[in-house]
Amino acid sequence: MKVLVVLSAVLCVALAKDQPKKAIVYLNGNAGVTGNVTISQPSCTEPVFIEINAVGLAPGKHGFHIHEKGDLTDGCASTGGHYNPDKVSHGAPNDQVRHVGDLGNIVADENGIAKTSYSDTVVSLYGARSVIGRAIVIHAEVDDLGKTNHPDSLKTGNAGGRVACGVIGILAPFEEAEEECSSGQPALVFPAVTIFASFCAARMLVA
Ligand SMILES: [Cu+2]
Ligand SMILES: [Zn+2]
Repeated sequence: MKVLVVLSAVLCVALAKDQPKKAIVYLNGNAGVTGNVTISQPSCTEPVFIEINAVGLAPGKHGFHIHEKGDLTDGCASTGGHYNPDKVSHGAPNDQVRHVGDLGNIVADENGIAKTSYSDTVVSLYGARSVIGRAIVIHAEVDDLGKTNHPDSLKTGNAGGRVACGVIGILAPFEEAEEECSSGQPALVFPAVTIFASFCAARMLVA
């Protein structure tokens, strides 16, 4: 019995490590824009991969950010500002100085469709800076990436109104303990592993 539990625990942890963490965002708003975003990350030391599908946009560039709150009680207006734990200036995704949430612009084609994907090395689904529970926001206008003289350039990129947003939710799998991300609370790692292993063992025994 004990051997079975240990073996199944090892197997479950190994299986969990093979799968990247994945998050999903359902985008909606008052402007007829809908879509979804998936964010996946194989481990806390690797970049996230972000895939965006949105329809109903005005053709052209639209600011695309992670905002700090997953609060949609007042629509996209209640998602707060750009997620910015370091309290630095707004910038472009490739800038040294940027908000964690600064993902630049997405481009809608003549049919209002934006379908794109890219990697980002600052956003994470792991540890204390995980963006799970925060919000993705698409803006009406172009994010100037902090490069113009507009008074809001270094705060928001002057990207205008918020045409769609959604909360970054868990897709799969998040049961794994975050032992390799020391930014969390180490005291919780052992209990989390034990609980996960017990769950896996119980499921194997039932099957
Ligand atoms: Cu924004
Ligand atoms: Zn920003």
